[in-house]
Amino acid sequence: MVDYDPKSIEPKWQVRWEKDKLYLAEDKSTKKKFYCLDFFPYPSGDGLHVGHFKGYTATDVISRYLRMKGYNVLHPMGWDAFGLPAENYAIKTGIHPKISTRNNITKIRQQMKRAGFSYNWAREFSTTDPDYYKWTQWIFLQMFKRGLAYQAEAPINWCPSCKTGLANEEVVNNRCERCGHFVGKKKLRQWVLKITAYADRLLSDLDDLDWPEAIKTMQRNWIGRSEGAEIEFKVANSDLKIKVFTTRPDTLFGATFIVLAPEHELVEKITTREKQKEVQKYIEVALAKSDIQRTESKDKSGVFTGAYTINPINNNKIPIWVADYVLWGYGTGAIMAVPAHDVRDYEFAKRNNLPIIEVISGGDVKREAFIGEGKLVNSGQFDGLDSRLAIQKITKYLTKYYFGKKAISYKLRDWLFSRQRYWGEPIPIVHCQKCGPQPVDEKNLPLLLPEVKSYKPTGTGESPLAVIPDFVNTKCPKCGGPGKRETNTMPQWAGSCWYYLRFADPKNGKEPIGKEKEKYWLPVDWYVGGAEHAVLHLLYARFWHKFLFDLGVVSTKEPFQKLRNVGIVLGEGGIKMSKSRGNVISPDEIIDKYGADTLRMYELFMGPFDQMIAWDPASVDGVWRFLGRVWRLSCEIAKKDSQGTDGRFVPLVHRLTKKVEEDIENMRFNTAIAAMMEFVNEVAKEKEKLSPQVLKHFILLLAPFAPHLSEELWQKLGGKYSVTTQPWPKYDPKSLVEEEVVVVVQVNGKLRDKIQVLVGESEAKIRELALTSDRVQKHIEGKKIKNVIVVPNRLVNIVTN
Ligand code: ANZ
Ligand code: ZN
Repeated sequence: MVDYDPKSIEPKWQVRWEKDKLYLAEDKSTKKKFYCLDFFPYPSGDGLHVGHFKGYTATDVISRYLRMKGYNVLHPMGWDAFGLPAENYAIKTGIHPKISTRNNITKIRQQMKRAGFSYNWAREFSTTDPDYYKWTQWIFLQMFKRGLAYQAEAPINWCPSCKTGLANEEVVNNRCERCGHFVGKKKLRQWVLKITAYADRLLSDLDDLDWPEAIKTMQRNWIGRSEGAEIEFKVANSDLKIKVFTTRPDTLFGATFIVLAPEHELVEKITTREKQKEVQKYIEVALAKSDIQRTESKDKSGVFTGAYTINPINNNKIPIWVADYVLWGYGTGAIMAVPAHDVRDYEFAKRNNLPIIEVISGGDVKREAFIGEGKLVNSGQFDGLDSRLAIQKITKYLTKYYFGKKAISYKLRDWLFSRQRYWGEPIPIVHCQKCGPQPVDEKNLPLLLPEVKSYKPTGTGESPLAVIPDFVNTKCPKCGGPGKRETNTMPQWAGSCWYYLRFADPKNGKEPIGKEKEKYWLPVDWYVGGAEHAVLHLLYARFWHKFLFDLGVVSTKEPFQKLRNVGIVLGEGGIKMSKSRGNVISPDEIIDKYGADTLRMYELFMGPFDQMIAWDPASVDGVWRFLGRVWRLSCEIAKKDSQGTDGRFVPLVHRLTKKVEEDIENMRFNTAIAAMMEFVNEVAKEKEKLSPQVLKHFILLLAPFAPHLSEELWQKLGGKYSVTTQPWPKYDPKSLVEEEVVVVVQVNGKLRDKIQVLVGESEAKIRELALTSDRVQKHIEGKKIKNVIVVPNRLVNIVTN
């Protein structure tokens, strides 16, 4: 018998499958569609590691399984290829990002093909393909034309190391998500997308999605909807008014000062002459801090502006301060401070000797802020009311006398969408002195990214495109006069906002996606990827999708109906895999040693799919031995002419079918594989009874997991090519019922016990049960067993000396 040799099996079948176009989805089909998608990868120069392959293996098993179940499955792959790493690499080596990206893609595609992933390669594209980004630019223009893409001069997150602006979502713990450098602020003209216009829908539509609860919660918190009131405070001796947002209008009588964010436009207007220098100095320092530094700092700094306002509910004169714990961009950028009932205000009042007035009873405001609910005190006609009721009553009162109203605030900010970098989609806008920013004529899309000599960001806040006169200087699309092109580019997230649509219609030159194909394929039925994209990609893509829904380009409210996260694969010993630690495991090295089928099975066998699990070489060996065992068993059965009687193997394989089915559908791949191993153990005990039929049934169950080995064995067992396109075997519900019978146990012909066993239980198992029975033990203790006769389903006779 030839040994199990994946090297002689796997490439052969991969070539054949591709040649026979087995895994292409049909755009028109009477079958039910299923769209199974991975988060597409960034083609990094290091290739992919086994962590990426865990998710890809899972979607491949699901796709192969569903094809066997009769679905028309769309399982595509593409490349999220714009972005900083390729550009940084270009700066270092001088190699054009186009070239390095293409090389990386070739390498990773090869890695995927070696693993036998059944991707629909005919639909492959990269976000950097002009035919694709033409439509990314087109979508941007539609937003621009509807006022959802606008320019703003604002202090933005600025990474001094990447020399580019960053979205809030890209700043993690005050550091740049990419390079880890501390993020500062810089005032720049920027393009911003009005994602806040969709805040309500992004929030409420989460409810109907089959997504992990943790991811939904993160999105909800990121959107951060707060209900409360907006209240107007008149500035004393002036016509100016300050609007504040509060979630606690019930505490209005306790407002003892007002605080403006340093960026607030009224600061300049209200600050008294004597205070101007001090305020200006404070603002300069504050603006250099990030929002996180500002909110997390224990040191609640601030300055008095010299001005006062009138608390509208009791006409008290209260001072106006400027402090950086109040953020610009949340609420109205101004607060009424209620030190007795807000922790930050309390600290601030203590530090600056400002009055603290208790208006909600229940705490001890001499010691600390009381933030809970309770009955109102020191609150005039509202005294004695429960705070919750008081919120409504006071809001009503405010509305009646025109100095406030109910209001909703979101934490979500508009999306900073321009980057001062080279390797991204050019923003298709021309700036004209006369006409302002004008959209590039849609006929002239794509606006190609020009070649440059230097990829280095200029550091002045302009992208490298700004130094290419041929690119910059153009005509205004509206008046024909001289115009200058926008030189900022789109962020990496742009391309991934709608790629899942393009797979349904990748070659369409007339529109991003055709109506019919959209109706047929969308939404994505099952989306799998890492939890690290919980906010960024998934929120941005949902936003674009909703915009495209409003445009009539798509017909579903949401892009991804079902989402599952893949758990991280750690290096050996539970240490995070990283290049610097040198513990990155590449799928190639595992395929070289064991073949793709072992890699695939192990990726899913290592543990529960969504958990973080360390790579374990011993367990890889275990999977390899299992597949070797299947190989040898099948070769033996294939050689032999006689038919096995099977007996209990029939119900066993039916039970296994149900188990594997349910486990795949619930992503419990590890227990499906464990059950297959157990099955093989069982049949190996009495392999002379095993028929090719039952074995072939088993091979069908194995096929989604180990397609190469299964194809080879299927052929050996006389099955028709291809095993991967056979119908999934049906199980007989009757065989699932585990019937029991009573078997009589004799010792030397005398009845000693009766035991319950499953119908069709193996002789070995019955024998073991009989010999270990307590009653039988008494009669065979110390004696030598000469023979054990088993009559299936009826009797065991133990013969001793
Ligand atoms: C008065 C008050 C009294 C408040 C009280 C709280 C407790 P959430 O729940 O996060 O929406 N606030 C409003 N705008 C702010 C800004 N731009 N920067 C910093 N803080 C701001 O928080 C809403 C509360 O946060 C608001 O309600 C306001 O303080 C503060 F006993 O107003 B509150
Ligand atoms: Zn013009």
